[in-house]
Amino acid sequence: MTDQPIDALTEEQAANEAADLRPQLLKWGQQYYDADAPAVEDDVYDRVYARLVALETAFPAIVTPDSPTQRVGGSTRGDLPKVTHDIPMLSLGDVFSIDELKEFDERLRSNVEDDFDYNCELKIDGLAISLRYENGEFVQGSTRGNGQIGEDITANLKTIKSIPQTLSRPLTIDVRGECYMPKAAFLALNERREAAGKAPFANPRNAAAGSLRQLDTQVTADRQLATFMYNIADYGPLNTRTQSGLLDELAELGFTTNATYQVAHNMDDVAAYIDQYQAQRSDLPYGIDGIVIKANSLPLQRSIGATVKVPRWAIAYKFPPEEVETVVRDIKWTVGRTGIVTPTAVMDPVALAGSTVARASLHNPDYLEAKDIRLGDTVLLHKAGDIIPEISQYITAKRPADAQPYPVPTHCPSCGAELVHLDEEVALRCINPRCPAQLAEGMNHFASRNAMNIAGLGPQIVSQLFDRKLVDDVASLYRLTTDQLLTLDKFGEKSAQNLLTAIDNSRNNSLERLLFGLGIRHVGAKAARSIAAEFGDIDHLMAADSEQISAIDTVGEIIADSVVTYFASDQVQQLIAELREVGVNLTFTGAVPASDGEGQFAGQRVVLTGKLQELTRPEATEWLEQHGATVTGSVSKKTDLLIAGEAAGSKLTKAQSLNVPIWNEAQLQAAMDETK
Ligand code: 3B9
Repeated sequence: MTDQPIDALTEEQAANEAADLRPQLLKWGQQYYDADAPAVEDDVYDRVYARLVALETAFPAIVTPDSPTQRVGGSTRGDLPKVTHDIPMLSLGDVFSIDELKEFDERLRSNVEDDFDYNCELKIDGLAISLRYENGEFVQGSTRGNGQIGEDITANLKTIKSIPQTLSRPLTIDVRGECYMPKAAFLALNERREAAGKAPFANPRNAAAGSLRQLDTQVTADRQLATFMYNIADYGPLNTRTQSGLLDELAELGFTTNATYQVAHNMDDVAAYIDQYQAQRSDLPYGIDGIVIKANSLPLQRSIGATVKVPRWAIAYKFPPEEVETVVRDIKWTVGRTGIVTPTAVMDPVALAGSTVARASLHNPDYLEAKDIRLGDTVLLHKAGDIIPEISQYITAKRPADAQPYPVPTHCPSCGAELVHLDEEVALRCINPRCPAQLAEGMNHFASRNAMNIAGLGPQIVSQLFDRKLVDDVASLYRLTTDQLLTLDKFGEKSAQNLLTAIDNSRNNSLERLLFGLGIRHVGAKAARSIAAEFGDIDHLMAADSEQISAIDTVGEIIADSVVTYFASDQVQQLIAELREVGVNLTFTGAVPASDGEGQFAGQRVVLTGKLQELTRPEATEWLEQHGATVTGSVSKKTDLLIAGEAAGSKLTKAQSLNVPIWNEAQLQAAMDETK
């Protein structure tokens, strides 16, 4: 995700960015709903989602029907019976600043004639549930699911003490609220799980979700779940006509409600509520991730209405990232691929914004010195950009009396060579080209997808190969034998054979993969391709000077100089000789990228849409670009060709209406076959 201001983007840029974000969000959403195991923190998801909404709001033409913004929630798990919500369970729109909250208020007030109040509530970090009562008896409980269809978890919910079996009046109602795991129960549960060798839950919310979907209700009963209810699908049977009154009436009926709600007359009141609970947040016995404001009048709510996903009369304000205290136990120095030696603080593990954190990068010696972090220091930790753990500062009052500034190493922790600062760099470097840590990192890069693409050669294998001295550079990979690989942990005949085959196949890669894989400074995959295509083989490239290299359109002087410096090194020349000896291809065998005015698609604007079966999008894009096309994200009058895969949506419709030529995947394949 970029953080470029939306109004600085062209529609095409916005469409491209949105096209990147959507599959990411869909995947995260899937993981979240299917496995209770999100790959990212909730607030990362929220931010990316918010960015997509902003892009699509600014450029409505780029919205696709399959966009996560156009769906109501994710899918549901298959193994529990389904429940249809007669009245949908909505989610909430969210904002991340008071300013955005004020905008929401102004928008709403401009559409409502009379003055009105809000009810402020805490946003409990749990799982939305719906409870159905008939004539005052609890008959069915369900998860939110996708908002329309949830899962039947009646048996599990019956084990939760805060859910009444019988109401104080014989009403027939659907009551909605949040099921959560109190912080103390979560910590105790994770302790038990770790003691039993089970993976701990990432956060209380996942723990609650996992507990509710247990098929064994005894497990649910032991999990100490709790509920706060806050909504009735249809307020008709109630006496009250306000949201705050509804909470009181729910409590009278026998539900547990959260007592912290407050009626606010204006945004100052709302801001005061936010301040109050943000400050108390870590002292509350349950997790909250923000506050919710709702128009307090129920008839007003009804008249304002909802979109397909969210009510227009309510919004969630998400808290800025949390800060927690922990203690620094060690500072580890690790060597990266380029020899940069980075200090990492190792701390007592703490729960922070949805995950457990025990490490934070201290970047370089200057940073470490400026922060003056010492062993035993109690520090404040937050997540920068909501993702990266970062130490804000140490707490002076808690510093041990004898704490010493941390010594900056003078020698490489991996190979013992003396460390240096190149030029005026802040980074500390090991410049030993034979440093095992660097070589291992370099080999990881060499094997990676866009480089030599050696499947199965990941960091763990690489580090074992180096530890056992089976390899010392990337050329030695090609001399590995089955017997040697059989000595690796958990390696049998089959895995050894698979890895050898993958390594063997990579010998035939076109030169650009090798060039990129060597890890020459500044040479990315794209520059590597242009250079390889231009020079054709490594000998011509090694004979070239910087001017000849930078004569390539897309290659600047910095890249060219770096390539020349690289190949001037004796050690590099020896490595290339070895690669040649072990049979690694050193010539360009790929498709020639079209320069301007060349290629079958020269000067054409092509758009890809829908799901391709045989090709991936990047593959199709790469081939089209190699043949002169400019591949763009959205269809307009200027589009020359739309290539539509399965389930193509609005772009296809638009192309049809603009009489843009349309191909299917088979036609693209045919064009590719023709040029082979
Ligand atoms: C159909 C707090 C949360 C929350 C609402 C909340 C999450 C969601 C919500 C509930 N914490 N409050 N409130 N404190 N985490 C406001 C979205 N409301 C509804 O689900 C809902 C559903 C409604 C009205 C509200 O009416 C409709 C009827 C027919 C069609 C469409 C809407």
